Amino acid sequence: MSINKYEKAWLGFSIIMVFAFLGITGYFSFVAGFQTPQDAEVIDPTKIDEDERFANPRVEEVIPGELYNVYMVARMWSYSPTEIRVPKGAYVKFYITSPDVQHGFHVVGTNVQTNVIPGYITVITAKFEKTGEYLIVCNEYCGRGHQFMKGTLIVTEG
Ligand SMILES: [Cu+2]
Repeated sequence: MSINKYEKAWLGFSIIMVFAFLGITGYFSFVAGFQTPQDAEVIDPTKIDEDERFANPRVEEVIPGELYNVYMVARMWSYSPTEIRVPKGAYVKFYITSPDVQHGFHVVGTNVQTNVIPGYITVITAKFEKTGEYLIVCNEYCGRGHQFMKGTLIVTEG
């Protein structure tokens, strides 16, 4: 057996794998109808300052002690607002968008974690049952200041 024979076999195998992966992806996209979420609200990333929610990023008390809306902008390399304060046990609905590149949003120690994609408004609802200070980090590499991109979530007693 020559080495040449193994090389040919591996080459053949890799070509088969490429078509197998294309076939699987094609099947799920065109036959099974898998898609990215289509109901996400779109926004012009160059004009987020013209949107009342993101021109003034903030925590809004909708129903005291029960529902809070957080309008947040994730940009290179900070979150605004930097600090979020909500009472424990309340529903917190985050609306997040980005004017520049893709960012992450992860409340460390919880299962709150999502991507923030320019052109879309990410909506995620959470409830925090434990009081304390939580670190918010970007877990999507977004440039040279990525490691400094953080925020704070403070869950208060009431
Ligand atoms: Cu980042």
